[in-house]
Amino acid sequence: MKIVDAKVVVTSPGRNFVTLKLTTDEGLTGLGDATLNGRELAVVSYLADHVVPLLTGLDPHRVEDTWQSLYRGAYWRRGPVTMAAIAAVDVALWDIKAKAAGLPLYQLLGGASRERIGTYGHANGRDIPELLDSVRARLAEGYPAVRIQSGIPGLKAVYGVSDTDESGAPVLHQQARPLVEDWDTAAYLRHVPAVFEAVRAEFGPELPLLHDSHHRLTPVQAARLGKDLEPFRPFWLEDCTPAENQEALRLVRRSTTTPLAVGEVFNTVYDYQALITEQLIDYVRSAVTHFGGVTPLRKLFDFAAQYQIKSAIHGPEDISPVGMAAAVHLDLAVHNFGIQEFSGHTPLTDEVFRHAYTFTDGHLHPGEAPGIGVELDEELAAAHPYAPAYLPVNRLHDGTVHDW
Ligand code: EZ4
Ligand code: CO
Repeated sequence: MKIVDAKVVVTSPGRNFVTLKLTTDEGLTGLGDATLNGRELAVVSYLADHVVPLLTGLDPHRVEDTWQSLYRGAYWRRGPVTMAAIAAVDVALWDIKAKAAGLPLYQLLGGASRERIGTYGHANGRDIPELLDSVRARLAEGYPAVRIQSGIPGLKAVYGVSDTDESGAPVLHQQARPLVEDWDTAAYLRHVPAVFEAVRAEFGPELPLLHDSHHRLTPVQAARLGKDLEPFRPFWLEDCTPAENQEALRLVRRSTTTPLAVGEVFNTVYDYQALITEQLIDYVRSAVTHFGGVTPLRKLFDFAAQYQIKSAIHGPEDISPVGMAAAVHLDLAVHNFGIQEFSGHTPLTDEVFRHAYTFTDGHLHPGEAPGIGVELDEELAAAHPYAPAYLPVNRLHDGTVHDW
């Protein structure tokens, strides 16, 4: 079998998605997600200008060899643009291999290790009463676990709140400039324990509650927050510090038993080396789409498993249904699955990317369609062309740029 065609499809059915489509001489097709939120066209160029010309004529069964040649052959290793591009090729090849075998991808990864995949959804509110309503809405949708983010007194626009409407649906910033959010770490550290206290008081001790600090704290601030949240037994505290400084997590770890989740912006196993070998975290959060595909993410999970660290694949709405499908197959197969973030997509997005995976009673299943189980409606995709969009930036009250 040979690859005879490779093309990059950009579509914006409400937000931008980048998809690689490979076709073989036997008529099999494979899809891979290469969406890098806010920097989409950089990956389009990487693929179209530098990778697509290398793909025609390749044997699509050579998944590992193709991955190694794209990673090592570029010389310039790592980084989100490179690894998103490689991920798209890797997932498209796995899709073809599984279709050729007539099996859903999870069967090629060792088969099902569980019946279904537990998820968490996002609840948010500008204040605590609004957040409680949002938690109620997620529970009504069936989510078994909920991430809670709240507005902070004195701040106008906060991560996880200002970029969503009351129903939790993302509001897009399709404009020429990023939205500017504001930040005050002291106000945040004072408020978050009260948020957890209110949610626990309303929903009791059993509901798993997660929270995302989105890379904003210093190690000592993160340690303080981890300690303050301990009485409320959070499921995890996510991205408490900008963890590319892996040593920073040592102080946090020594100071608190609040579980730690890290890694949605990481793109290779090297970003995790100290975090895993020193057991500084509890969950690895990388997405198939941003980590170079199924091939390296499976290796990361196997590495993490030796240290009792679990998977928690990043699943925001900016991972396309193609990337989500690949994640769900991996979630079903790996033994050390932890939890899957799942925001879902708009009905129009689900129409552009018809998928076999299902979301029932708060749980995902990849379905039994051969491959990853996603079909791209290219005509509908073309009817919704790329629209420039940015992620927000974050500034302190004196105007200083802070981590977003
Ligand atoms: O801000 O995917 O846990 N989820 C997150 C996400 C990220 C977006 C960035 O594109 O932190 O909402
Ligand atoms: Co996050």
